[in-house]
Amino acid sequence: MLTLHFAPNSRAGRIVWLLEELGLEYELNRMDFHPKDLKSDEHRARHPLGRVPVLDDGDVRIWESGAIVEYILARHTDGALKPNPDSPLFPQYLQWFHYCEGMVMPPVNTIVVQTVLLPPDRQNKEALDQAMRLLSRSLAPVNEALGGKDYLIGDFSAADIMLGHACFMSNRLGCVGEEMTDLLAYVKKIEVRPAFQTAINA
Ligand SMILES: N[C@@H](CCC(=O)N[C@@H](CS)C(=O)NCC(=O)O)C(=O)O
Repeated sequence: MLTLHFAPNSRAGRIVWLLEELGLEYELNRMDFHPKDLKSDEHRARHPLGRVPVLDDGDVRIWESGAIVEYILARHTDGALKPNPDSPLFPQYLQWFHYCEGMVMPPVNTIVVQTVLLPPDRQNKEALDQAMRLLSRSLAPVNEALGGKDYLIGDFSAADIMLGHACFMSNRLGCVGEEMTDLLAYVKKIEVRPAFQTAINA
């Protein structure tokens, strides 16, 4: 049985979304997004930084959301949600899959820290403005790539679970400009997927 260690409003939602899209059975260990749970000895024993998501699969324990997605696709599907390595779509798939944590999430992290996590007297407007500019620059190529397509590589893939979730979070933070029309339409498409709805409400 797959067990997902989860907290709401976090990247752990990506894994629920994936498991739901694939129709796999899993158990959810639902924690609060709060140091009392995430920084507990019990959870630090699962993840050295006390973060989510963490997946247990029998004797296997794995953390880092992209790695978990790849692990599930490799061990629990017959090649679903991912083009074959010899497909012309494969390089784009890899690029957008990794662009998520590589380019989009770093400024999202800073924005969350500077607006939600730090008390007002410790927030730094310069750091926030810089992260907003970087996020906007990082999202522009995504908006461009989505022109004329439903999803990042055409058909829905695990790259959408990674980067689509990051686009959803960026939009929720109010960081997607109204000129990014293709990106906004993409987020709307994602939001109505039943598996995404289950993940967001988990
Ligand atoms: N790159 C990691 C990031 C993990 C991460 O930072 N998770 C956040 C939730 S989105 C977390 O657990 N934060 C709790 C904390 O920083 O204390 C991944 O993709 O799994």
